[in-house]
Amino acid sequence: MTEPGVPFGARLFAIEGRIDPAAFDSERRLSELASVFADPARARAMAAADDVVVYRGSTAPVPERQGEVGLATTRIEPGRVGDEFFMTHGHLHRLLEGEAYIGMAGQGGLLLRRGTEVAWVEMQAGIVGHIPPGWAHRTVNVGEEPFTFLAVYPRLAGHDYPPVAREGMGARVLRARFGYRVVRDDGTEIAARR
Ligand code: S6P
Ligand code: ZN
Repeated sequence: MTEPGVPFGARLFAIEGRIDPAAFDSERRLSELASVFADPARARAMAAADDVVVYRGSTAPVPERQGEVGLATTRIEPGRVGDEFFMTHGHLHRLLEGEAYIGMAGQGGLLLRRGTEVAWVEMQAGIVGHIPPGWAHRTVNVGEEPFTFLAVYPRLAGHDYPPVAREGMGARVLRARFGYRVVRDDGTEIAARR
């Protein structure tokens, strides 16, 4: 991390879905994410044949201090497990903090959940998705190209993964004939692009 309080400009690479400088990069492969898909056995079988990277992230060198604004990019590859599109694990923040996701390239969406409420925000370049505090959130690539976005967040907000691992997001994003549909766990369709 750079010194606390040092101003800097970072370059965004929209198509690559990365930020430079980055303090660290991360990647999540299909084998690590199998359990979050509706058909984990199928995800594991796919991963056994080719354990592809589902998404990668770069995080700018913002110190972990109260008041700092974190900057991180995510690039989700196109792909599916059965009819379910590639997506991030999804998380809640440890602190009651919101976040903004700024679309950079590709076609995606932001799936949000708070208790029994589920929301879907379509994402692409030029769209900013607002994540209010207290909502679990996951992003999904519904297109044929990488979907990339920038996250802007309170640096100390933190990630809480177990609630999403246990309870899911309340809905799944599935391939439709020409696009996608967002289907709640009770079978109700809440959004679609066909
Ligand atoms: C950081 C921001 C994103 C996600 C990334 C991966 O606060 O929300 O950078 O970490 O999209 O998602 P996940 O659910 O694996 O953290
Ligand atoms: Zn977040």
